[in-house]
Amino acid sequence: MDKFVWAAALGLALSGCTEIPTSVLVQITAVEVPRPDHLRVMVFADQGRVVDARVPDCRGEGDCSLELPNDLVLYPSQSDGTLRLLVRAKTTQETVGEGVAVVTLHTERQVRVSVILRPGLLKDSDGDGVPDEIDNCPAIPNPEQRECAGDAGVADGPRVDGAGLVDTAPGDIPTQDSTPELDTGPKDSSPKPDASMDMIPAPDSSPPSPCAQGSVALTYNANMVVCQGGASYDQCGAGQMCNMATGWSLCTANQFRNRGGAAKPAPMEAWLASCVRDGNGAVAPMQDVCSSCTVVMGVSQTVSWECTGGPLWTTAERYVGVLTYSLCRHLGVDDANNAAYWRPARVVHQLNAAVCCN
Ligand SMILES: [Ca+2]
Ligand SMILES: [Ca+2]
Repeated sequence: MDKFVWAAALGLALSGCTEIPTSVLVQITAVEVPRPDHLRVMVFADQGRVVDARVPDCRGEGDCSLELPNDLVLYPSQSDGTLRLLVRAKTTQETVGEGVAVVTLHTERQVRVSVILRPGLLKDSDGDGVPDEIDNCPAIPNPEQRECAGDAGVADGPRVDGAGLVDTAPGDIPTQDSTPELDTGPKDSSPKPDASMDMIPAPDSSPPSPCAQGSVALTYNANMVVCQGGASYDQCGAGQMCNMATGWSLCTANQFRNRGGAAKPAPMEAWLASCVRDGNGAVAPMQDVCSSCTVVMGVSQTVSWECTGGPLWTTAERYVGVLTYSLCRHLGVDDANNAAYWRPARVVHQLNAAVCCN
């Protein structure tokens, strides 16, 4: 079913040393979230935050890749009561999505809960980093989520009526059958309210390639690469070089510039989803491919010039797309801010390389 299971132990020891430990199977999925390279998982119990962990934990040895959907198993120190879960999808630069859930524990059973990651941040009225949906004091900043006192009109416990909360009936997933590797998670006895969890990624978790064809020829960062080596396409077909099934698509001009493309020349020509002349006059780079990929002759227009003050480039073709290449050029209108390693090209130009973003 799943690529692997992370086994995780909450900080406190299991009480009573039961043979079937009380546990939670957390099923994490992402909907339209830019590809994260790790998750931050926080778990809150009535006494406050009991887990704050990076998943996978890449500070040690082993496979650090993250693939979604995936599962995480929690062993709480308590055998009943309620846990509130907050999962953040993160890249090295930013949080790209969040999801929350509330789950009720059942003694000596494994319960299942779904966390759906959606783009951006959830509403957090008091700005304490805990979304309103699971904040036990939504009007008072209390990032540790200890007992809430004096917050009139606010429930003491977590609320369970938010979107994305799935609290299934207990007992439908026998612990030993579904997660036989759970014993690899430590169950030490020292209280660690903010301790990290111990994750055991399975070995078969290599992420899918960003490229639907060819392979990665240049990596700008985790969310932007150049795919090269498959069939050749005009600009309108260039997106097929990106692995769209896993969320990759042809980068727009803004994505390219904001993710480092303006500072790093590419040794090969590669298509971008951007247009500097879309049937009419020259424009600043539009954030999409040109509306037509046929050659139509028209009135000559200046669409670019070199950063170094080289000759102007004019064309009579009415549809002119944007590539990245090692030439530094401004494109379109006279705007010094849009300088980057890119160049204009006839939309019918056939290329076997594309800049793909996720
Ligand atoms: Ca809050
Ligand atoms: Ca709060």
